[in-house]
Amino acid sequence: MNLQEIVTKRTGKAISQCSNEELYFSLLEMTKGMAEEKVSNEGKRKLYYISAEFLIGKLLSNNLINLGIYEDVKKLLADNGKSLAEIEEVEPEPSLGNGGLGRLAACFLDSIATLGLNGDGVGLNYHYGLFKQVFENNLQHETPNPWIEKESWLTKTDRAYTIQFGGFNLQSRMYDIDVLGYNNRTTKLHLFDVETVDESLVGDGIDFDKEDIKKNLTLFLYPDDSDDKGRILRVYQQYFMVSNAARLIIDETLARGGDLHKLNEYAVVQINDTHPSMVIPELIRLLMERGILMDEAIDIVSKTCAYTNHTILAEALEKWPIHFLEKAVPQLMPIIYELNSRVVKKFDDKSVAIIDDERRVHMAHMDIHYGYSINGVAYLHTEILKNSELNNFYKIYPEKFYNKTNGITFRRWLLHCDPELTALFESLIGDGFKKDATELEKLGAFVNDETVLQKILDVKNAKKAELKDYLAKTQGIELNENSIYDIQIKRLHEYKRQQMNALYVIHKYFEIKAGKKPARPITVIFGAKAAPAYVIAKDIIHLILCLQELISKDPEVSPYLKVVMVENYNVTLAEKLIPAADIHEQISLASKEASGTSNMKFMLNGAVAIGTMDGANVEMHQFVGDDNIYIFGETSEQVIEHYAKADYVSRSYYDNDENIRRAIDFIVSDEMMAVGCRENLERLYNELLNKDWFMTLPDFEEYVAAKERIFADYEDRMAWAKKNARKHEPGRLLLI
Ligand code: F55
Repeated sequence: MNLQEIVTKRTGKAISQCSNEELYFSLLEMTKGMAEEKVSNEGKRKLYYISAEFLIGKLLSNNLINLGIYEDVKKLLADNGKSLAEIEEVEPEPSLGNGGLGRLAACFLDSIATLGLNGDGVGLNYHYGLFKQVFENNLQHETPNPWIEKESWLTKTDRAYTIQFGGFNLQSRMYDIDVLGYNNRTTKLHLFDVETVDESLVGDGIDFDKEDIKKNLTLFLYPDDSDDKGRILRVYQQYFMVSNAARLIIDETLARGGDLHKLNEYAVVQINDTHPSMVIPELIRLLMERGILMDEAIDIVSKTCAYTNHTILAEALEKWPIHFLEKAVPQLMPIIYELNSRVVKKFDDKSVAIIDDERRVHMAHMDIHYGYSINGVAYLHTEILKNSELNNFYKIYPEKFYNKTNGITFRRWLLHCDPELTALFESLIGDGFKKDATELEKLGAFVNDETVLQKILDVKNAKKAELKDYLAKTQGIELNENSIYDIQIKRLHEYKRQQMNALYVIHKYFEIKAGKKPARPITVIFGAKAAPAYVIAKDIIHLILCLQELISKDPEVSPYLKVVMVENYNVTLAEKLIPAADIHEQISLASKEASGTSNMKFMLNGAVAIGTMDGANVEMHQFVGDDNIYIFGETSEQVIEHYAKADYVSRSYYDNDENIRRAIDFIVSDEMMAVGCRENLERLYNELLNKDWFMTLPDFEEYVAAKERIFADYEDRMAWAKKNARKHEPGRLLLI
């Protein structure tokens, strides 16, 4: 059925008479119908990408693009006086992720579908998602983020399993979301849910009874793990996810006529971070239930599973106390003990054991011993894994370690989020780049064509004006479109150093007060959620929001400097912010950001980076050169040495550098206390002064200098456009 037929069937009205909501649901029905007609990719071996997060973003426009009907639908609606952009606003963003790891999973699904690979995603159907971020009194508050409506992209399937936990069973149900590729094919995102989940369990904010597993299991992604109840709930969630996944894998393999003795020829399981690691013992258990002996089951599973590591931060590598697992999933324990005892017998090295002396199960260790591949997500990250964090494992299994530098899908992060730039590129080089990004190299031919360069600048200005309108309408934020937009959007974490950016804002505030006005106004934009129990991260948000208020009320400074923190940063906001950025901040402490992926999205949309030699910045710098990434700060070697020697003392930087002292002292100044909370600001002040674990202060001076250079360079607009275009020259292309 075409759109008009569906609209008539649903509403009895003409398109021009319908509300945006009626049109959204009609488009949803039409697109889902078209997706169902598409074929899935085939191949003997099927990939199961298991992930706690899939940060897929809104689906309507992307699906229309990938179906090749976006322009036609937009025109049909426009001819009837309707705006596709306004209709898109009706769609809720699925709240199934948190950050880079989840967005990477979503980009992979798009690529799997587009490249024609045989593979699906498997995860959980969280009803209230991560949380919705609300700002009150310059503080972050968390509320549920419901996104599932009566009609949605989810399709209920017939697949259901009985999942066994210590002392009770839960009935699961699988829901599917079709992920359309840019080639007439689809892949599936399988999301498992519990039939008994009860949304009314949630009371104030995001509080709920953490022990009522039947009712709470799929309410939230990453329930607060600051107490044991929350931690064990995460174990229940993880097991539910992987037990369903393992059953699905076995059933699909058998349905395709596969032989479980050769499961590895039919399936490959990608374990996205350690959240799905229990799939290893669970698959072994299920194979044994089907008559396969333990030795063989272990061997088969070890050839089937692969693990992606996304962090070197020790605290983010999951280690579950045995008593949690014994309570939640006792049936796995004999297998985990056996897996551990084989390791202990073979290797005389406690550091590679699965169970440690404190009786905790190291999930990553299990993945490495009993998987065939482990990968880091950028060159530097993988090198650090091999040479330090996981060196003891690398010495045992050098052949298992791979690097897979992250990438992004160009369909969402160029075609969808910047149709104007896409159209310009298409007019210059044809549309081959939409499927094969290497064709962007053809843009290199235009680096000296000032007419083209001016058009690129015009598109950027249009996107800046669009962002201004959008934020005014949706968040009541006023931007100056003639200012420089300097943007940092990512999870709030001390290692990502939003606090350093905030200290720069304070520095600039003082400079302006002292009469050193910038050549052009600067707008520093942040978007970030902090984990609910991460106290310092929430204090950093508080600092930024206080600066936003204080500066906006200061008539001396506000014409030149503006700070904005967008509320509830998500994929939808990223799609508006990234095309509008002039500068993007990739300023993590070297060695700490495994890869970063927003850097790739910004770069593709013509922003210039300021960054450290960290994560994928290293490869990107190699490709695009100094003129597109302004590099500053200590190297990963220097940082690693500081940690090894424990020789970093933040207070000495405070004592010896006037600018640093002035900026840090301002956090607890009377002006700040007038808009903020003493407890939060003092805690952050003390943290920076006495600890500063992620070493913002040693990099501060170079950071300020790099910012000044980038702002100065911005003033030569044609030179700016030219260097931006030069990254497309053959041989320099950003091949991500
Ligand atoms: C969430 C919960 C836990 Cl318990 C641990 C980690 C996370 C999480 O969100 N991690 C995450 O997003 N990691 C990021 O993965 C990206 C994709 O590989 C990287 O680009 C990024 O560097 C890394 O921080």
